Amino acid sequence: TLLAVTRIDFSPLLLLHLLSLVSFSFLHCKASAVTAAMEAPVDALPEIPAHAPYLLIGGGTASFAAARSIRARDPGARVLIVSDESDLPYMRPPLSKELWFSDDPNVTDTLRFKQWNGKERSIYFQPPSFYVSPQELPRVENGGVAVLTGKKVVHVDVRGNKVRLNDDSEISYDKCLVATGGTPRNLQVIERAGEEVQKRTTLFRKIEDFRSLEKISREVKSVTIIGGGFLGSELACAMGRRSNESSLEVIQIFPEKGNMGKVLPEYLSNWTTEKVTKEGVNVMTEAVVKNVSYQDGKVVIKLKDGRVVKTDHIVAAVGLEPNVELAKSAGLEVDSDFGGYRVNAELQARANIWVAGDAACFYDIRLGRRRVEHHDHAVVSGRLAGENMTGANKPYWHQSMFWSDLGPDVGYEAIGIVDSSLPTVGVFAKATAKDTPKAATEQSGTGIRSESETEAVASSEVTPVAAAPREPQQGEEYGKGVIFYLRDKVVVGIILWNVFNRMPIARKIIKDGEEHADLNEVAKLFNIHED
Ligand SMILES: Cc1cc2nc3c(=O)[nH]c(=O)nc-3n(C[C@H](O)[C@H](O)[C@H](O)COP(=O)(O)OP(=O)(O)OC[C@H]3O[C@@H](n4cnc5c(N)ncnc54)[C@H](O)[C@@H]3O)c2cc1C
Ligand SMILES: *[C@@H]1O[C@H](CO)[C@@H](O)[C@H](O)[C@H]1NC(C)=O
Ligand SMILES: *[C@@H]1O[C@H](CO)[C@@H](O)[C@H](O)[C@H]1NC(C)=O
Ligand SMILES: *[C@@H]1O[C@H](CO)[C@@H](O)[C@H](O)[C@H]1NC(C)=O
Ligand SMILES: *[C@@H]1O[C@H](CO)[C@@H](O)[C@H](O)[C@H]1NC(C)=O
Ligand SMILES: CC(=O)N[C@H]1CO[C@H](CO)[C@@H](O)[C@@H]1O
Repeated sequence: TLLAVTRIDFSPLLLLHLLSLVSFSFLHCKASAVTAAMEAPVDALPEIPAHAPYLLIGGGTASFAAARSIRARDPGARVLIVSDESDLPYMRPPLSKELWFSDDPNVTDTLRFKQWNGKERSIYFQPPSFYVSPQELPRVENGGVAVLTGKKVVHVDVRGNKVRLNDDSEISYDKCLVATGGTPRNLQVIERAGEEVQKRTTLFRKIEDFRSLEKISREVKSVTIIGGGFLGSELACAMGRRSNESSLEVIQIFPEKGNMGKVLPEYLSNWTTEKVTKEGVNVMTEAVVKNVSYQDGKVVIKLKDGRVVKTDHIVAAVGLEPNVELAKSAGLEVDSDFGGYRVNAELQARANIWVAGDAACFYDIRLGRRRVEHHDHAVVSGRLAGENMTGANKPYWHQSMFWSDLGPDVGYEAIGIVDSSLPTVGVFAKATAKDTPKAATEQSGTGIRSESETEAVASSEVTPVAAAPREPQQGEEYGKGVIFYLRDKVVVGIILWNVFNRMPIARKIIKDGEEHADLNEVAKLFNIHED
């Protein structure tokens, strides 16, 4: 679990280092304010503190990871997270996966899920008792992390080192992290279609979206998911499985030839669509939405090629728009190609301001400028920003990974640039019962497959296998395998398809950035033919 990360950060060596490093001058200059706060009774303190040494904008995964790493390196740190959501920080991946497979009828209240390994946990990173109240933050003895929920930062004054909230209150800071994530996009044809259609459309991102879609999926006869990427495909599988037990019809439509067609090479994308179909989803490929309207109690979706879909509810899973509203007031640059705030390799946008997670367009020292919308990247970049905010001067960049599961039986992990428009080389083997996301988490003992949370360690002893891996053949069962993505003959991305816990090997290949004459040889490193 996430706790493991903290444990590592508190090594004796680091503590020693910290003792010498605790920024003395910085403590000193805030001392008077802190002393004053210490003396006042709690209820005399303002509900919203006037100052926070560490101010984190956004209450998502990246902010939480930063808070944790700040506290690990600066044990007395006072960290204030401002979130416009009403919930304490939580992880989003289970919202489209495990929570749907729960047999607890109260799952929308408990938000607890059985991990594939059978153990239960909450989607919240920490229980409420972990946090201190914003009011008490200035004076709790050893500092802490406070979350101001339901408040939005609307203005950043970088010269004055302060922010303004939507209720007009102001908070000054010493260091500030912008981790505002993104907002789901919608289709223009839906936005134009009027209230009746919009009432029947879900844009899926938050806890409340899970709660509402879960309820809707039990009430209506037909749900249509627009979008063939991770989110759309995961939700389609989750609801498709339910359609077996009820009369719910689940339709998924997207312009590509197969599920995850923008990521997977066509043969594998096609194969995945067969799997999704077996999960109970009516997948309509090469489908471009032309018009949406509400007629006779149904949402009517007209496609460019003349096909018509009648349904009760739409889920639009058509991408994310990074939240960059603070760019103007903060004088931050928004990247014109990738979107998001432009930051350097250390995630710093300007003096005292860092950006992490989905909202950051960062310079990847191996792969160039990128923006990554994945959980593990939010964890790793949030942690790195937090470390640098405490003065760590981290000179390295850790390549993050991501994963997707289509039900408990098909899953993959990926690293680097995985874009189906790049040339790919795939090497496959027959899968066994051990090669499922379920088995992988059973083996690793962790529920969520984020690598930074499982602390996988690079194995230096990889035994090459005797059996030669081979390239895919027509009509093949793509049980498990490795797919390499190439740019100028160099591997820039790797997907491990139903191959788990080998990410450190993939990371090393990307990091080395060498040309490989024979990728079959490289594939042997992953040992996909063992057992
Ligand atoms: C359903 C779902 C499933 C996913 N599954 C996977 C998966 O399997 N694997 C994977 O790698 N990734 C997955 N992701 C992506 C992953 O969850 C995101 O990449 C991650 O949440 C990004 O973290 P973040 O902190 O950058 O942004 P967020 O988690 O979006 O957090 C940003 C927060 O900031 C708040 N905010 C924005 N602006 C302001 C402001 N001005 N003031 C105050 N608060 C503000 C937002 O409301 C939000 O709460 C999934 C995402 C979703 C929605
Ligand atoms: C679900 O919640 C209801 C009411 O809160 C409670 O009575 C019931 O026991 C719960 N069911 C389970 C399986 O926990
Ligand atoms: C397109 O949708 C709009 C509203 O959503 C509707 O008024 C119009 O009749 C539709 N056009 C066609 C050709 O279906
Ligand atoms: C994938 O499926 C489409 C039909 O949806 C077909 O036209 C195409 O040839 C298939 N591609 C491969 C590589 O099998
Ligand atoms: C759905 O039900 C059918 C028959 O009832 C069964 O063959 C199939 O395996 C089920 N699918 C899932 C995903 O449970
Ligand atoms: C490596 C790096 O960019 N380090 C930066 C971390 O933050 C401080 C400011 O607090 C910068 O001075 C460092 O350059």
